Amino acid sequence: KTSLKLKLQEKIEAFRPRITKLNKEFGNVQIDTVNIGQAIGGARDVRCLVTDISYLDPQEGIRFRGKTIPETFAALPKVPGSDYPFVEGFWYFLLTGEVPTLAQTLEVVQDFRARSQVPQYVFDVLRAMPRDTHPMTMLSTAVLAMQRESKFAHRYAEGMKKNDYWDPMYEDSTDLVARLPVIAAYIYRMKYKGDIQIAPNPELDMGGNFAHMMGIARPYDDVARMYFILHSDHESGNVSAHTTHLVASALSDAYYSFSAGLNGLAGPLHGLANQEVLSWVQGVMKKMGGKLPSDEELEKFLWDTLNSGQVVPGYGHAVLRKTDPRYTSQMEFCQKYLPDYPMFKLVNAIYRVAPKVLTAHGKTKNPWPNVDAQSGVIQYYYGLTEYDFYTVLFGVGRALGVLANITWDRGLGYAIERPKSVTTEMLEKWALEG
Ligand code: CMX
Repeated sequence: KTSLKLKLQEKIEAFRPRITKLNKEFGNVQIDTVNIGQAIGGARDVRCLVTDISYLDPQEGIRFRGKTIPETFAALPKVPGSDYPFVEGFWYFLLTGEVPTLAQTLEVVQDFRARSQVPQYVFDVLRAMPRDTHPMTMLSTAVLAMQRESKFAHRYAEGMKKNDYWDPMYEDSTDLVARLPVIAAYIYRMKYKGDIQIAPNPELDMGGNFAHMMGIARPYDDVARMYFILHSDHESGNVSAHTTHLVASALSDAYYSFSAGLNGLAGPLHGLANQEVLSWVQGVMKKMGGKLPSDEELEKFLWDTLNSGQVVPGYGHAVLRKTDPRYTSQMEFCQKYLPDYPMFKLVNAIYRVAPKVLTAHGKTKNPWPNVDAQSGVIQYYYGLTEYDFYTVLFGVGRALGVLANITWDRGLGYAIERPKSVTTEMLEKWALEG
């Protein structure tokens, strides 16, 4: 066993009595109520999920294992010669809640390498799909196709004790995280780069190897590390995390669960928004004949979008009520590496104008930008101009959070999820009763 796996086992075993005690002795303590608006309106704000891997404060934004984004980047071991940490060390951190040493991180790097071989039939499946299939469909299909590799499914079929569930769930999750960059880069090069593949370089870490397989020079390796970490986790209620958790609650393995989560991420109100942002920004640039719009012109573009009944992509959030710190983190990267890039200037101009327009429009509870408003610009700058691929990058990052979560779900024996539904007639009766 690696030191990560030993540490994880120790943490899970130490944690179990806390859940047992809460459930047995305090199961009746009320922590929330539900109103009709929440039942109709997507269960917004209803406290009914538990995770210790990240927490989203509406004002402050995300904390991973108690650390803000800048604290996380500062604490984790850095790849030599780079500004950003090893994604592998972040995986250790998400799973255990402890910041790994460099030696512990390098052990995970080795472990990922040993697991990174993607079975040939996965590539064959991808090659059989029409080339114009959306890359998210390809990614989700590749993950699902690999389900036959599941160690959890095999062990379950043999008859495994409940206390052991976390072990093969961890194994499957780690296999998946190690293979996803290879699959994602394969899809990219197959679809957009003349099907000329670049073999993995076993000397490199996950972020470095991804940049290498994509065929994009430095500092894209740091972009990849930053991007995967920023997109990893956003507590449990968002569509991709919740879907992965829900499907895994039926004791479906990590392949079934994560493939389902990816399908939710592919929706325009969720992960696809980063693609939509780029398409919106490009639309503005085209209409302007390549020159930057004035704030007044931009205001008009935003109103045109709203008046035609569309959402402004990259703005608003179900939980956040301030600028997303994941947006800020990427903005700081842009300020450092691409301050004069016209598209970055346009994104900044949108940040100046859109919150006012959305506030005047008066619908959204949060007129501030989310992670998706900024991420495409960086990708575009480094030559990744095929923006329907952006959600795939989000998906590779999101794997870290949701797979760490379902490993813990099995470690703590969380139940199959089964909320109760009611009929409209019941709601109308309760509405009359007040
Ligand atoms: N532009 C226009 N209208 C918006 C809006 C936006 N950016 N954000 C919210 N609204 C509207 C909603 O559509 C809703 O309208 P209706 O009452 O007509 O249905 C109203 O404002 C209230 O919505 P809300 O409570 O503020 O937001 P929700 O929790 O319902 O939805 C989200 C959150 C993200 C889906 C929504 O803000 C949105 O559609 N944003 C644009 C898409 C986007 O950027 N998604 C990515 C989010 C981050 C991610 O998951 O990747």
